Amino acid sequence: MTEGFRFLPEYFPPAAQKALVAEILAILETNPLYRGAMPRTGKPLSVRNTNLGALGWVSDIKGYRYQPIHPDTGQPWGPIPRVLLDLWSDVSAYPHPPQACLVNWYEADSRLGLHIDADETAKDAPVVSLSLGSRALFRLGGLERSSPTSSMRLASGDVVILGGASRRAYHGVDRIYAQSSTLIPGGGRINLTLRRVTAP
Ligand code: MD3
Ligand code: FE
Repeated sequence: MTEGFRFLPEYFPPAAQKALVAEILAILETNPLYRGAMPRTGKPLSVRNTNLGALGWVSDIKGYRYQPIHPDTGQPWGPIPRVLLDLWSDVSAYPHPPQACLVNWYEADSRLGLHIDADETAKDAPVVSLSLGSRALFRLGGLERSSPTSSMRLASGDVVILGGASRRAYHGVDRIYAQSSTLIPGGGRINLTLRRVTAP
């Protein structure tokens, strides 16, 4: 399952990574990380989240959805940084801007189980991912949970584009190599995913 999958290692230069982390940390002051929960069971997620943009992806006991409001502050999500809008324009090959930037914040022991991203109605738009901070062991599978998978490390500055068939593939994060980078306070990892949610 690699059709439509593009990996751009070290696409984001170190100076740009630093500036972006500073910009994100500043936005988090008023647009804080929160801990979502699994639908139905309410089990807390291992990864903390927030969002930037007009819409944000939220998971709680009631289900998964996109919404325009931060669940804790009741305020609109913060803005998507210009440098990420430019990244989307440069690599997505999609003629409309992203509506959501999901911020995944990983600690040393955070994991993201194998899943598909199916809450977006703009089915033809890719997802563009930027990794910052400590390296992660990322796993990409196929269209079914039982499909074979392959693993790769995602390092700070790496960009991944999930278009075509890969957009519908199972994927997850098996482990974080904590302290493999000093970019994020505490040695953690941030993954940013840019998404088009609704058809234009
Ligand atoms: C493959 N994030 O936010 S990024 C997610 O590292 C998510 O935080 C992971 O899975 C992370 O949903 C992986 C790479 C990625 C992002 C979206 C995908 C791979 C994908 C959507 C479809 C297929
Ligand atoms: Fe995903």
